Amino acid sequence: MPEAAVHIGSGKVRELYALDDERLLLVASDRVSTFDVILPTPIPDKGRVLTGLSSFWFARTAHIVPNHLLALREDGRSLECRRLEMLPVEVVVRGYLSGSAWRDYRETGSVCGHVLPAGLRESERLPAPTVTPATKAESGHDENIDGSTAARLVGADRWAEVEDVALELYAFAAAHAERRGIILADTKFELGLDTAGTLVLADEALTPDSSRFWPADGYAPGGPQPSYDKQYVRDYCESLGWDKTAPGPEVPDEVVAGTRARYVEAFELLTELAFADYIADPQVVLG
Ligand code: PZK
Repeated sequence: MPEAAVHIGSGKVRELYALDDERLLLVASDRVSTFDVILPTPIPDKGRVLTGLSSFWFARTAHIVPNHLLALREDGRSLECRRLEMLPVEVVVRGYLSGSAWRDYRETGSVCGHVLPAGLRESERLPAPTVTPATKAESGHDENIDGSTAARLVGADRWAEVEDVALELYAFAAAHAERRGIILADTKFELGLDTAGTLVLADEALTPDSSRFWPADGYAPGGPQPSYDKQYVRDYCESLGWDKTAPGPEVPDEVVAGTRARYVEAFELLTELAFADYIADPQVVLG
């Protein structure tokens, strides 16, 4: 009889369990957060869409960097993964100027120590993809740091390796997404070290919760872009005049259905698989 999984952590929309000393179980829920608040209404299959996409990318990027995926469970929402020593830095790669990078640029002309050209507009494509590290702040929000601070936290040689790997992952995924009509504006990677000291890609990778996906059709720099997946639910919440503090509003069936359809559409465009085929056999995403 296998030991019971021991709950060791909760993210906003995910749970983490220890299976044994070497293995963790990462379970993605159907919860959705908007404006940093978890809504009381789940989006059916969202956890499976994110787990399927993450697994798809792990299978297709193993030539760039090894990853923590050991097994994708039959429920389609749970990943068995290798337990690593996580690096204390989140690694964001940005191809476009959005979110905290846009705020930092407007205030200082720089993002994480990278001086950018003057006159860039919100959501504009950057001259080149840029690594912008952050630390997991105790108080919820991540704090942007510069590369020299990241290098102090993990070591200069390791940081150089992390930057190279992150840029290669971004270039691979952004090119793939672009061919399917999706702009990968930015994405956050989390990496760790295995017992041999090898750098390993962990957490979820290249999902709509760890990335900004924008429809290429209608891309218009000069303001914020609609999110591929969450825009329906965001627009609905804004239409209520909700003050964006917890608890979030309940979401009506048609908004749930519209949001679910967008998650499924992103899955199908990026994986070139029918979502029904994933439900029937999650292993299809591993190619
Ligand atoms: C690890 N988190 C984030 C927190 C979640 C996820 N392979 C790994 N080895 C060791 N630790 C982690 C991982 C991964 N991935 C990930 N925290 C630790 C996290 C809460 C809930 F689902």
